[in-house]
Amino acid sequence: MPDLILYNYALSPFSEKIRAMLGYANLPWCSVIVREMPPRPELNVLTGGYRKVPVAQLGADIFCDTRAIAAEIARLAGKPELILEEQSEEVQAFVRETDLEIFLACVISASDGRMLRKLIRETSLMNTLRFLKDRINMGRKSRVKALRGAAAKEKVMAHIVDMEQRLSNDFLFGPTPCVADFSAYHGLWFVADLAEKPWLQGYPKVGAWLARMKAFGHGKPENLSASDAATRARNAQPRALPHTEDKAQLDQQVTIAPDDYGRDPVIGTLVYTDKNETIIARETQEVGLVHVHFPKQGFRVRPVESV
Ligand SMILES: N[C@@H](CCC(=O)N[C@@H](CS)C(=O)NCC(=O)O)C(=O)O
Repeated sequence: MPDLILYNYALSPFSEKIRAMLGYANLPWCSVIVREMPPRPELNVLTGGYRKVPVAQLGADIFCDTRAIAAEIARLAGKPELILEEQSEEVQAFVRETDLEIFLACVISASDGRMLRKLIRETSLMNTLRFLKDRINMGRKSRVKALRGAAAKEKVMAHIVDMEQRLSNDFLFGPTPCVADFSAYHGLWFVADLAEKPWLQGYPKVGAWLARMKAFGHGKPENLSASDAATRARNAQPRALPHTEDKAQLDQQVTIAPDDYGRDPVIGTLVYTDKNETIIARETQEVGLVHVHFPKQGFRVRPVESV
């Protein structure tokens, strides 16, 4: 079975972003399906409490956030165009806005009764009620003030107009895709595919681009159980750490948490840091020693004493 494992759920847009990248990269991968909301003990044992999805695993190395996962896919498939930090400042700024404000506007404006009925059909009424409660709580604790109602839809429509103007090529920043296309894809996938909103009508270039992105498919997934995935972590050692000049803070206990929403912190020993990545070590009886990788962008690292 393939080495790369992706913890994901069907209705998760950020999971879809990575599934589409795996399709573009034509990689084989193992899929572990997780619930739409915590508790997710099978993930906590690996990440130490990071609450977002997706998460990827390669043996005893765990990757949190699509920025870190994309860099790993880029490495495995030889596709540097998926590494955010290697793109121009223009592309990085586009991704920052699209992955946060525009993504939230897409989800908020397109979530309606039809979406809820879909969730009830795919899970259950009880699950859907828990889901709503969970997301309301997450929104309350968020540092991002997301737009609501008409303002959220206006933001999405302005984004669609902007994309229509940008698309002079097959993809947003040229004739071939880069990480920005995948960031723009998952929000509009939610709007047009999951929520079935007709908002792309009248924007033929965006419609054709979305069809091109969907045509990448999902690569070659195989289902894997969470317990088999945990066994893989237990039977593996984290891979060798890269060399770093940034040694001053190593070996201290730190907390690391997203700086936007879902800010549940993870505690571990800082074993690597550079301008793009933070890696912490955690050890538990269940899975032994694991290294958990986070991107620098969008995360705060603090020594445990100062928390
Ligand atoms: N910055 C994160 C965002 C991930 C994210 O927000 N994922 C959503 C699902 S699409 C999530 O975790 N929602 C809360 C949850 O599923 O518990 C990334 O790029 O991976």
